[in-house]
Amino acid sequence: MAITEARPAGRPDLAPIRTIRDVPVEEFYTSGHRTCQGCHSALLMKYLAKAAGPRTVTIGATGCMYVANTSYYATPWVIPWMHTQLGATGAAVIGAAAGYAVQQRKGKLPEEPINVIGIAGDGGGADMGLSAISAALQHTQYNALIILYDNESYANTDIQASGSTPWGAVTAFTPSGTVRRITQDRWKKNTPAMLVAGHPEARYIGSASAAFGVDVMNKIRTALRVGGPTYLHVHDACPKGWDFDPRYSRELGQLAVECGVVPLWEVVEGELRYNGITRQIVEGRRKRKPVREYLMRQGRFAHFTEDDIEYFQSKVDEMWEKWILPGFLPVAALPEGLPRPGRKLAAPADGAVDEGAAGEGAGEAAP
Ligand SMILES: Cc1ncc(C[n+]2csc(CCOP(=O)(O)OP(=O)(O)O)c2C)c(N)n1
Ligand code: SF4
Repeated sequence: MAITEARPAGRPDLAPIRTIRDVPVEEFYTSGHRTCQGCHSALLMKYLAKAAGPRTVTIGATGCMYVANTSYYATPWVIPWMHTQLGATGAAVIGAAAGYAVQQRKGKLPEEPINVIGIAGDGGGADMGLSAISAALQHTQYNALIILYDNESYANTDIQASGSTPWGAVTAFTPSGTVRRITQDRWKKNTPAMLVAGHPEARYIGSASAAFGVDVMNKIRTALRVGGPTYLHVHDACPKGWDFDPRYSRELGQLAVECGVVPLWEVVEGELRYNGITRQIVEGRRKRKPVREYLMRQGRFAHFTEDDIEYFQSKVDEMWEKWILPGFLPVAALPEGLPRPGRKLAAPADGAVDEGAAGEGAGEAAP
């Protein structure tokens, strides 16, 4: 039998989370890790485990979410977790999904949905592992979700710039000096939009923020429910790399969305949906805050001059006004006569709460 015939059993029956009461109380990512205080990537792991539940296998690439979570004889993972090489998340999840499918076909495992979730940082996912993630998104016969936790640097090896590091940010490799004030002079790569554009057969690709826990959990559940190889890009505040007091992680994550630097959206089976605060901005019911409010709260941008802030703002404005990729262009607002991307604007998924839509504080993190 060809390997393509070894289909994995079904998709999980994971209900949308409508209110905070729907969030499972069980913890499958618990104490026993050494991540920094206020680490939103660790918070994302907690959300992932809650949303996906006990029939889940996680496969994590090298990075903070490996090293800080797997100290000798201690780990917060209650569900199975396996390590894979830094750039190998895409290959590892498809291999695991294929392995489970074969075991089920041979009757060695019960025929039940098993969630295979790969975890990669931006260094391991948006840079070195991008090709394997792209390949994974073409293997449409398997169910596997890849989550990229974007803390905007190679954090584990002491904060080096990645392709996902914002313009101008100070990192270990891009300090601000007297000769060059701005060393990191590349604009942040738009990984999730790039994956949408290049993988029309992927049934779920989304962008989220760990500052909006219910939204993240719903996106994870939607991706697992629709099945096939899917991808979720999650922006995570990193107090060490961004240089701010850990108590402000949630505020910083929310500000990134409010200022339009990080838009929240998902493309579900070809339909583009904006979520929460981003949806309000797209529909003209809310104004983007100036990026200054986000930038000036972080030590990595402390060297910015007025010109730098203005440049950053102009690039974010440009993305919102000119880019024809999801998240940056309000498709419905395209002037008549311009070519349309061919995607429908849809309502939030399945009656799930549109987190953040009710305004400040509506995106309260789950317990
Ligand atoms: C092929 C390879 N190159 C370099 C390293 C060293 N290394 C370990 S973790 C890491 C940083 C990973 O960064 P990212 O994927 O962004 O995850 P984060 O550390 O931010 O969680 C690097 C470069 C490695 N393990 N393998
Ligand atoms: S360096 Fe950043 S990503 Fe790594 S554990 Fe600390 S806060 Fe989390």
